Amino acid sequence: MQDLIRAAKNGDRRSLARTLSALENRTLTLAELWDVIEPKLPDGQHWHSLAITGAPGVGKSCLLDGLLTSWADKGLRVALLAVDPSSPRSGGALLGDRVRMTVVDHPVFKERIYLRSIATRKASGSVPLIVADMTQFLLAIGWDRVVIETVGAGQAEVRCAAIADRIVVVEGPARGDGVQAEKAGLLELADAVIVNKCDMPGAQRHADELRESYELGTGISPPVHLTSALHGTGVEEAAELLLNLNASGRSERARWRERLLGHHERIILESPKLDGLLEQLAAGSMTLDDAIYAIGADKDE
Ligand SMILES: Nc1nc2c(ncn2[C@@H]2O[C@H](COP(=O)(O)OP(=O)(O)OP(=O)(O)O)[C@@H](O)[C@H]2O)c(=O)[nH]1
Ligand SMILES: [Mg+2]
Repeated sequence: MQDLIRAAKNGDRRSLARTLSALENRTLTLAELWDVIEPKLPDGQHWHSLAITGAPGVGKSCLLDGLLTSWADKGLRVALLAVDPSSPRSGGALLGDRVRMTVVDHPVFKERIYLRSIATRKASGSVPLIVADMTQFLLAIGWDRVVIETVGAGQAEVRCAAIADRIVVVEGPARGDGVQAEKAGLLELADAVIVNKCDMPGAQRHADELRESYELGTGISPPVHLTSALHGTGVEEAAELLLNLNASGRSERARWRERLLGHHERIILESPKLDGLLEQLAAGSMTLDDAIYAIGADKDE
């Protein structure tokens, strides 16, 4: 395993893929990784991880193709982790099956880009935890930035997004129903919003609606930017905006709430006592409160 990790660090893509699989399957833990390589510490200058999230089909992958091309052109090495929810729409197709990422065919840029999908249906553990570990590993072995693509506004997606330094929500044109309540939680976390498909009617209107709803809510709106990933309109500007994006600071509490919940879940899932506790719970010989207490005590040891 040590050789594999070192080879991944030295740029071998196969070893990289295998190490990521080991993290995904939980046969390798972060603690074991840090025995071999040094973690990357935040330098406070710019973000290292960015989550791009939005409803299925809004054009996240198309947009990312443009963003990654632009960032690779600046010499940055960027890894993309696509959290594939095995949605009914896609049937769980891997990233790239649906949208050809043109950047991976580029003779020079392809060296600076790494794509990996995480099939959530197969994942044995908590997806946000797997994504967090993979992100830390990629940064530690020298990738400049890690982008996490997640689909939808469900709890797991919000939690995946919350592990990132910055959160970008991608929206489509207005559908006449205003800003929906179920998306409010996600929009609250956004450092920027991209309204894609601006070649279609209703995009400008939706951007206005979003700004209005932010202003009504907190009085401050994050940047709301229009793009057409299909035609390339606004994509270069979006790449510039997102690369230098500052944390909005509006949603620190909401973000830490998600991280705290995710961390709590991680402690439970990684507890060596978990199996025994589940058995006792199932047998009725223990209460949930006792189980939580037992895991907590375990942490203090
Ligand atoms: N008209 C128009 N279509 C677009 C635009 N961007 C993407 N599309 C189309 O929208 C469809 C979905 O694009 P994707 O990039 O796969 O969307 P996604 O958000 O990654 O989708 P999921 O990963 O399934 O959630 C494709 O058919 C694209 O060609 C755009 O700016 N304008
Ligand atoms: Mg996609």
